[in-house]
Amino acid sequence: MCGILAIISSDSNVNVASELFDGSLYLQHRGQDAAGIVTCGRGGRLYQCKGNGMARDVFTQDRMSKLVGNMGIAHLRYPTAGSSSNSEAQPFYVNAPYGISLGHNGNLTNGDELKKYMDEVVHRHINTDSDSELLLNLFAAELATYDKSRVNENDIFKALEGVFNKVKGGYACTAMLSGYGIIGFRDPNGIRPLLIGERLKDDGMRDYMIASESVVLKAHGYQVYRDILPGEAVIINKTDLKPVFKQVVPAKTYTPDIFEYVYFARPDSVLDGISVYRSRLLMGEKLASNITNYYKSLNKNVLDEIDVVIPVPDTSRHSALQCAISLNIPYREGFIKNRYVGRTFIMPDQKQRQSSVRRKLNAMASEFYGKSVLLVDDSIVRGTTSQEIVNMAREAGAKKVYFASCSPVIRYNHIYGIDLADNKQLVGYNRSEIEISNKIGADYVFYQNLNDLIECCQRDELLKDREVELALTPVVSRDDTIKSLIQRDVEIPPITGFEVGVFTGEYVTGDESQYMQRAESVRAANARSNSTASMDIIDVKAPSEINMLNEGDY
Ligand SMILES: *[C@@H]1O[C@H](CO)[C@@H](O)[C@H](O)[C@H]1NC(C)=O
Ligand SMILES: *[C@@H]1O[C@H](CO)[C@@H](O)[C@H](O)[C@H]1NC(C)=O
Ligand SMILES: *[C@@H]1O[C@H](CO)[C@@H](O)[C@H](O)[C@H]1NC(C)=O
Ligand SMILES: *[C@@H]1O[C@H](CO)[C@@H](O)[C@H](O)[C@H]1NC(C)=O
Ligand SMILES: CC(=O)N[C@H]1CO[C@H](CO)[C@@H](O)[C@@H]1O
Repeated sequence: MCGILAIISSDSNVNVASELFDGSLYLQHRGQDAAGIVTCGRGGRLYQCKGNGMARDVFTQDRMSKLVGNMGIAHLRYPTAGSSSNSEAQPFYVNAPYGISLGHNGNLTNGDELKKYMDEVVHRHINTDSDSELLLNLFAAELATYDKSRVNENDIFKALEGVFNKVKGGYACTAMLSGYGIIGFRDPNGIRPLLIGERLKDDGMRDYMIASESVVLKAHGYQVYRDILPGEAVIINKTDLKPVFKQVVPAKTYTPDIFEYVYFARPDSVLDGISVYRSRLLMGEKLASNITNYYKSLNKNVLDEIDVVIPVPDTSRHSALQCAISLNIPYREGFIKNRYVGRTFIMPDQKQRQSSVRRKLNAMASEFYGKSVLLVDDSIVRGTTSQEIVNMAREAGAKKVYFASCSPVIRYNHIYGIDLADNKQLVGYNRSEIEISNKIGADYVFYQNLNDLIECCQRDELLKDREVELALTPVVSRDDTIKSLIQRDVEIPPITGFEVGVFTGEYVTGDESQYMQRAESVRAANARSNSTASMDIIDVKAPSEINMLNEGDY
């Protein structure tokens, strides 16, 4: 899972690098592993800055001032199987044809096949293990088949059709053709999110942004926006600055990854017409009724069993609060998060003294002592974190510790970009709920029902209209001759379901067992080389890893 962004400004004197940087901060939660920006200036020249670490560390004032141009793309990388520091930060770039840069969010499941195709058919060298490099080279190879000195929109759409037909998996991408314009496209199942927004300006001109989450568009004054549909692509060239949409291949399904709502996306985003925040409130509500029903079935009253509801910060807060309200039980912040914990230095002669959970969270005895507590978290993955948290609650004096998960039991790995763990390392693998409970040391574990979770993620038409209406008001009153070029009345089709493979083992792109085996062997190889052992603790930010290409001057 990653964050992606693209901007094209109607003002050729504007440098979009600073807005790309601001946008990256809004998407930072989608990936803290590496960050990169590529801009395109006069004469089609590219300027690039990328490196390991968070946006604020990679993009310094000095570096930003060297990224020139009124269009550009940005990427924030989330660590996936084996990708940590040994492969490059994105966006990736190929010089032929036309100079293409690309940022990718997701993961392809037929990488091996594509690698072979690259080698044997189109003879392109692939230098990293990253799927994104494959995707970029495939796009380049398709585009090269037209063998023209200048491409047009139809060529690009045709090339994308070739890409869509060869690639399997989840992908949302932003790309830039040097001296031409920006492109956005989304896989035919709509697994990963992508939106396009338009900013109508006082001078009657329009800027465009393509982003992973609506929050970026809203925050930067893009008044009109909509989701890019499964199998759809959009191109905005710098000459005309008009978005051209095309359904490149028919949508196979419209099945966003439900994990975006459970855990990944920012609460203030609306993805595919579904408010992330609202869905999380509902998760708390449904969880509460499941808990109430459980005690009813034992002929008990939940109020006699649980004294207080405590969230495991941060994602689960909204659900936990709503759960407490529905249960009519007090809500308390029992764990305080250390917001500044980031990197740690491990000296060669020293072992890690504290678990990463304890570095991040501190339990307040006053909220736990002598109480029966219900801890609420968004999900339980390996169970090691949950186990540590249960321990901390007991050490703080809790009498009983119940644990509730806003999502159902995770029994299978996630294959579209969030690398959870090998199936066997998941605490839900081949374990019943009671066994999980024992494993993490809780008195009982409550899980969300899958159907309930799906019901939580529904479109709220009223809310959608309200957002658009509010966003448009200032523009319409300023000058109603400026019309939006993004047709909002485009029929946004209903969602056909959700990608829920982590719970069921059935993935929307079909049987992926081969891919899982490959991922396991990659992980095993990494474990042997000890390279990414404590990835969530060690935060590499060596300035020497910053890669600058061209240094323009404002
Ligand atoms: C640029 O976009 C405009 C409007 O969509 C289109 O008419 C024109 O052909 C495009 N130019 C190129 C070179 O693709
Ligand atoms: C699942 O667990 C049972 C007993 O706990 C064990 O007998 C069985 O071998 C396990 N299956 C797998 C595939 O690990
Ligand atoms: C609560 O949800 C879990 C998970 O789906 C389910 O196993 C359990 O039966 C539900 N409990 C009640 C009382 O509905
Ligand atoms: C990996 O780490 C373990 C324990 O620290 C060590 O025994 C082993 O030799 C290391 N393996 C490699 C390949 O460095
Ligand atoms: C971009 C990305 O995350 N690629 C990963 C997809 O999965 C394979 C196999 O697990 C990894 O090797 C890639 O790094």
